[in-house]
Amino acid sequence: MATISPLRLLTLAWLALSGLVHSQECFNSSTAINGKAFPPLIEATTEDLITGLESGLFTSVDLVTAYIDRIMEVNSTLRMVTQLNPDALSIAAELDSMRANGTVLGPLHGIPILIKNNIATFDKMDNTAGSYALAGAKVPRDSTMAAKLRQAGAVILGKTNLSQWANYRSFNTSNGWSAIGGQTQGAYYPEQDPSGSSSGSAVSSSLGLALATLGTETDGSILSPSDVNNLVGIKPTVGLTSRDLVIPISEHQDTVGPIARTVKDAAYVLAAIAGKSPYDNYTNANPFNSTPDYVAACNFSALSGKRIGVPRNLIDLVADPTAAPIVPVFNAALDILRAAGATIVENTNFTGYEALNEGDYSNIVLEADFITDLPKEYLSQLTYNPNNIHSVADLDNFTHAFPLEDWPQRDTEIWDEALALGYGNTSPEFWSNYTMNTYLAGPLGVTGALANYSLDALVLPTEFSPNFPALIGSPVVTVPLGAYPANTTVLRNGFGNLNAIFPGLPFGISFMGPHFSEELLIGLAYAFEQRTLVRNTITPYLEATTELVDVVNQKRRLSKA
Ligand SMILES: *[C@@H]1O[C@H](CO)[C@@H](O)[C@H](O)[C@H]1NC(C)=O
Ligand SMILES: *[C@@H]1O[C@H](CO)[C@@H](O)[C@H](O)[C@H]1NC(C)=O
Ligand SMILES: *[C@@H]1O[C@H](CO)[C@@H](O)[C@H](O)[C@H]1NC(C)=O
Ligand SMILES: *[C@@H]1O[C@H](CO)[C@@H](O)[C@H](O)[C@H]1NC(C)=O
Ligand SMILES: *[C@@H]1O[C@H](CO)[C@@H](O)[C@H](O)[C@H]1NC(C)=O
Ligand SMILES: *[C@@H]1O[C@H](CO)[C@@H](O)[C@H](O)[C@H]1NC(C)=O
Ligand SMILES: *[C@@H]1O[C@H](CO)[C@@H](O)[C@H](O)[C@H]1NC(C)=O
Ligand SMILES: *[C@@H]1O[C@H](CO)[C@@H](O)[C@H](O)[C@H]1NC(C)=O
Ligand SMILES: *[C@@H]1O[C@H](CO)[C@@H](O)[C@H](O)[C@H]1NC(C)=O
Ligand SMILES: *[C@@H]1O[C@H](CO)[C@@H](O)[C@H](O)[C@H]1NC(C)=O
Ligand SMILES: CC(=O)N[C@H]1CO[C@H](CO)[C@@H](O)[C@@H]1O
Ligand SMILES: CC(=O)N[C@H]1CO[C@H](CO)[C@@H](O)[C@@H]1O
Repeated sequence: MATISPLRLLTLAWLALSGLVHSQECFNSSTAINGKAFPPLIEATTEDLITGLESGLFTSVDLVTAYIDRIMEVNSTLRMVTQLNPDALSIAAELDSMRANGTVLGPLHGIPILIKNNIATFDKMDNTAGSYALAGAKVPRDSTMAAKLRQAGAVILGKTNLSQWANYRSFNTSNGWSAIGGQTQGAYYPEQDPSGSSSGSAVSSSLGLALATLGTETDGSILSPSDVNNLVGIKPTVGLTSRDLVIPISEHQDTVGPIARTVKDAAYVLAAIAGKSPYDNYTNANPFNSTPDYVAACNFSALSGKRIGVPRNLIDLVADPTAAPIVPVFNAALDILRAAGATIVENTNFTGYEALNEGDYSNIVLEADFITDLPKEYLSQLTYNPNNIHSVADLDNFTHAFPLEDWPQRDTEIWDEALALGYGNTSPEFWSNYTMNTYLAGPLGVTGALANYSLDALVLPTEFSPNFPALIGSPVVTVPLGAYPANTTVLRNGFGNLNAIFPGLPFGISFMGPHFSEELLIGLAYAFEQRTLVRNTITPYLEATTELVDVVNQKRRLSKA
């Protein structure tokens, strides 16, 4: 690029601005603690928290207290957290005394993380996928995800609301709604559709109600809420993170990953949760003897020399006309990638797109997987199953009979179709559909384009990115890219209770690569993020106001009194 495009100029302006903002932060007396600079919690990074904990500026107990106060400030409007961990403060106190004794379990030692309410913990919290069918049910142990967070020293602060059953129940419902958790809303516009299904995880990360959160994805459930809530989401390769005691939809597609405000924060969390698990044999596909250094992968020069393809035919404005404002911003982002040393290869189209849309293979794979996997991978493991739910048929009946499940207002069509299919994922019909599905999304999609055009990675507006990688279990990282213009017309969601499109609606760009290429994708995403810093330019309409300094000063006042 010989000339400097307007967007590059804008980027330079952003960089200058962020430098300014940063230097002002040093003098932001409203969040400074004991005269020492500290950023507001909506901006605080892992490294800010580590520095503060190490230098004794605050304790993990202070941090947990501040985040709980922040959650309670906004909970009644946004309903993003279904349950707080009643032991969070005592766990934090224990981690504080370990630190005082010189034992630090890892970078996340003493740092609070919220997790989606389909990831089980062996403690006082429920794991329900938002359904009364599993209220009070007990698991035999922590899920591998919860165990790994605890081993890394993180404080599991609570459980986040989600689209019920990870959005695998109804065609007639709203993102972020569950019977137990109510309707989660996003913070960028009144009655914002938070997308889903990791809705509460995304809204919580977005407002700085924990350092970061865990979500799960079968097809878009990390990427999409990250997209519309101005966040970084990592959807790992299926098998990089264990699904042990995570309420399943599909063993072939489910994966657990971080939702955070920065790429590096997400990298810290991924480093803590990645790895093999004896309880999930898909993790045997993990090729690494030791987990790659995802934090070190955050390299400003990572885009240099990379070949990046654009599967243009997936940017389908006929299927999705409301996405039109995203396209010019995405195209300008390609210039930023070029300026960072990448080669952009246009029209690396996914040749399987139409056949995939026309066929029913993807639905059949999920239906058959759910019929098999819900009982096999989860219900059969429960040590207490108060409603005797042993199959999808039991669940269907329970949901029809239990008034708070809001049936038939919100239907159970997805389960009814799965039950009508008449088979699970060991039948020959399943395998022919699965083979077709992965052929269309792989050789005629992600892996085919990577090979045919000798690419390192692919990029798409996040709006269009989830489906192909979902079907073959390959990884995606999304980063904030922009927001809808001020003159955008407000559009309600299909259910009619939330605003799906509005002025200032955030959107992201997705980096996609081969299986187990998270280290590469994190580098590319970081190099883009650091050149643009878009997140800081988009502000929520509603924020929590409690800061660490308030908690620390309050404690000082109480100890003096
Ligand atoms: C200082 O932090 C407060 C609290 O987040 C914020 O409202 C204010 O805008 C910040 N001031 C500057 C100069 O950044
Ligand atoms: C810290 O060290 C003290 C003194 O050795 C000991 O009494 C205490 O149990 C230790 N605490 C932890 C959490 O290890
Ligand atoms: C879906 O929900 C809406 C809003 O409650 C309702 O009007 C409509 O009849 C429902 N549709 C179906 C197919 O059940
Ligand atoms: C996991 O183990 C089951 C048997 O328990 C086997 O059928 C399946 O092929 C294994 N899957 C992988 C990915 O190793
Ligand atoms: C960052 O990436 C560049 C370009 O690939 C490489 O030369 C450099 O060694 C990397 N830096 C680190 C610290 O890994
Ligand atoms: C790729 O898709 C775009 C958008 O649909 C189309 O304009 C272009 O002609 C296609 N290119 C190839 C090589 O198929
Ligand atoms: C579900 O309810 C229907 C109708 O009441 C009944 O015929 C069927 O046996 C029930 N199935 C299960 C698995 O309980
Ligand atoms: C997919 O499943 C359907 C419905 O069970 C079946 O008719 C079909 O033969 C299967 N295979 C393919 C490749 O469509
Ligand atoms: C890759 O090349 C093969 C062989 O020409 C072709 O069948 C396939 O459609 C191509 N896939 C993509 C995504 O370009
Ligand atoms: C919003 O403004 C842009 C640029 O001024 C214009 O191109 C676009 O048509 C407008 N959109 C609406 C919905 O008015
Ligand atoms: C639903 C719920 O728990 N709402 C609570 C949110 O927090 C405020 C206090 O900040 C309580 O008053 C609400 O009851
Ligand atoms: C922590 C919290 O406020 N959780 C709320 C989530 O939403 C449900 C339904 O509105 C409330 O009952 C919870 O109190």
